[in-house]
Amino acid sequence: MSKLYVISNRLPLTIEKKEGVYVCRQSSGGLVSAVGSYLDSDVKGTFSDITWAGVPDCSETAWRTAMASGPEAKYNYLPVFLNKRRYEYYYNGFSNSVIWPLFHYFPSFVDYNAAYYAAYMEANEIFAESLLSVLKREDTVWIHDYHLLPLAAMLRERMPGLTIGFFLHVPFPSYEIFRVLPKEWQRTLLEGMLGADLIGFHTLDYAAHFLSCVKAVLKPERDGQYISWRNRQVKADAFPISIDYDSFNDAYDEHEVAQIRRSYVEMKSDKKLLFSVDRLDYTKGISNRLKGYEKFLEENPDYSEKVVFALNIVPSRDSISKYAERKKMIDEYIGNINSRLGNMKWQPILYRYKHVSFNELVALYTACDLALITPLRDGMNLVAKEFVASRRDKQGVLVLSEMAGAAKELSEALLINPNDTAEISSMIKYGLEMSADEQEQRMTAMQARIMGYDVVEWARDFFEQLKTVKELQLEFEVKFIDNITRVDLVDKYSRANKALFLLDYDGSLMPFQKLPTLAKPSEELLEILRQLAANPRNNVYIISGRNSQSLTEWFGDLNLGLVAEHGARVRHVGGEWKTDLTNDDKSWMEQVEKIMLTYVGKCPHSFIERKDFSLAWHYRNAEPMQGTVRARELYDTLKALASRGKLNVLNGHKVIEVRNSGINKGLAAGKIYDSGKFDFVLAVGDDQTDEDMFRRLARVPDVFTIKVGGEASYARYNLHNPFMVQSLLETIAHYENAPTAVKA
Ligand code: GDG
Repeated sequence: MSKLYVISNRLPLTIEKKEGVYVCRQSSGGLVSAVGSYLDSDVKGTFSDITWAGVPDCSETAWRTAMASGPEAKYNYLPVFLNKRRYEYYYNGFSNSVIWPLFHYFPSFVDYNAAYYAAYMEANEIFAESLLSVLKREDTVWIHDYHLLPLAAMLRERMPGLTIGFFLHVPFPSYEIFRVLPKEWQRTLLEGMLGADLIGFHTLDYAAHFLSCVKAVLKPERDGQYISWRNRQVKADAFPISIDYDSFNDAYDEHEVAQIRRSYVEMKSDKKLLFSVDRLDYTKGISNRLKGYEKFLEENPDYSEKVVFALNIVPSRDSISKYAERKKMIDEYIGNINSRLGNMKWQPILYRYKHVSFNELVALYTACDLALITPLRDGMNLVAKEFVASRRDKQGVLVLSEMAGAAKELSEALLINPNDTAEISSMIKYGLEMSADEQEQRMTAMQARIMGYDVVEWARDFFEQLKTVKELQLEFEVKFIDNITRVDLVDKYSRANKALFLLDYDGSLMPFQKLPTLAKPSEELLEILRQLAANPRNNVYIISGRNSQSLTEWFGDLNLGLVAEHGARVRHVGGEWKTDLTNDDKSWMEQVEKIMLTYVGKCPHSFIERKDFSLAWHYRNAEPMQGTVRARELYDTLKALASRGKLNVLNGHKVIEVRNSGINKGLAAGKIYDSGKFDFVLAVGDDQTDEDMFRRLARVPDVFTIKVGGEASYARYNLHNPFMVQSLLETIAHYENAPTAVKA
């Protein structure tokens, strides 16, 4: 059984000195409890062993002493040691003064310090080195968060077969934000993440942003939910992180929780209690929250002395100046509200700046009337989910920022825009006056949703998809033809009596050109085809999406079979062009052409190719991003139209093509193959339309199907480019001609 390595910036252990001796204890926190709950459940059956790797919160010496004294070993631990300055630059520097502000849409807070970037890369290298000293090929690695974006690629480079999952706990920003980073940083971060097999985000929006950044910066040939990257299929998807629902729900009745709750209920007396808890962070919208509350008090003087806000802030990253400034600002603001709107008997805000225990936290979640959670940006926000899960009484109102990932799931919360002070104020009022019935209805719906996808389900879902991606990669493993395969191919050919060659043209025999009319065959290619076709046992077909005129013009004089428009028209060797259609209705063409024309207008440099039985909209010369977006729209529009008639819409290589249904290269290739007793078959293609041919031929024993390019395919083999195809065909043609020449 394989081992699981969970990698995060920090190890989930706290090393403390007690009575002169270093001891360690399991620390708590979002990631630890989330991942820990899963690790404690069904994962044990899947992996033989679990190791957590990260930076310990102590020196190397302290670590060794604490470990020697027998730690509370919940998992195995792999410590990664970074010196103080490097850690400072990697953690406070690049992680929290570049990525954190940028990914939370605070570009003006970013500190573009090249030394931070260098330390970040070095720190990730050190993580990679530590891991590579213990990892085995069959192991699974689960990397967490923005501190370790480049790590997956570093591991992949040195251990290509490793199973790697990556999960990002913060938002992934849109390209317009991401692009402000220097280009090298952009590439490194994206390529780093693509080293994983599965990349998880909290929401589909974040996954979509990531994909659009990958497309804009790295320009992979294909995209979709799967990205074809360096001969691997990588998937990006949403896995909304959750919480250990039962531990919060059960805690409601815990003795200590109930006791603390009672003390808060007594304290608030007839007042309404608002509550919030967050780390001190500018992304959490604490000032906006205070503004909203202040406005509520100003506009509703009848609530004076009838409401109190328990505001809990947990110290965080206080050595970064932006955080220290925020603390000062919040302290002053709270003082101002309390002194201006409060009186000697009543303070509108009870402010606490420290970490509270789990029991106290749940007591507050369950004693309050309203939780006010207003981040300006938040990957998910677990506090919102914990509050809902804790409310066994099904009472309490959640006011939640729509900028938190959690808002996507908790739609029964009172959703607010954190920049809209008036909205916060009016939702506080609405929430405080909400009937018990409405509270129960909303709470029940949210609880059902969290219960159905708790943290164990979250992690299980992630691992299941990781397994699926790995299986898919194996199925679609890109196998470039090596020398052994080449020798085997030529050997099989040499022993064949009747050979069939099915050769796609554009992108397979000749590289793509800016305009289809420019892609004329070179003299070299024509010579190779001439020689290949000269041998009577060879049956060579060009099987193309092009029309019969182009194929006749270029190959009409050679001894070749020609298949035009993906099989709509066929000309066998020495024969005439024949239309091979069960359905030759062309009445759809006018309407489709009109639609395509609007896309020519919408997408500069795109154009229409008109053929006898099909219409193609090409976007190879358009600006890539615009081309892809318009292609997707056009594809959807034409698909909707096609569903009403007998049409086929094809998403090819930078082309959307429409033709009558019942035409494809698979059918055409099948008919040709069935027409003769071929004992050697070689088929070459490069795009989606060739996949039909590869699929049809997959049943043929010993077939050589070749995909041009490094993408996943039904073909058995890959070749890098058309010139390598030409070279392979040349070898075959010469092989044939050589003995003849000797004989002569
Ligand atoms: C990052 C992302 C994403 C807080 N104060 C106390 C305390 N906490 C616990 C909460 C909760 C966790 O810390 C905070 O989680 P959040 O999700 O709200 O926020 P971040 O720390 O910013 O976490 C975030 C998360 O990762 C997971 O992917 O949701 O978007 O920014 O569990 O309960 N716990 C106790 N005392 C406190 O004073 N006991």
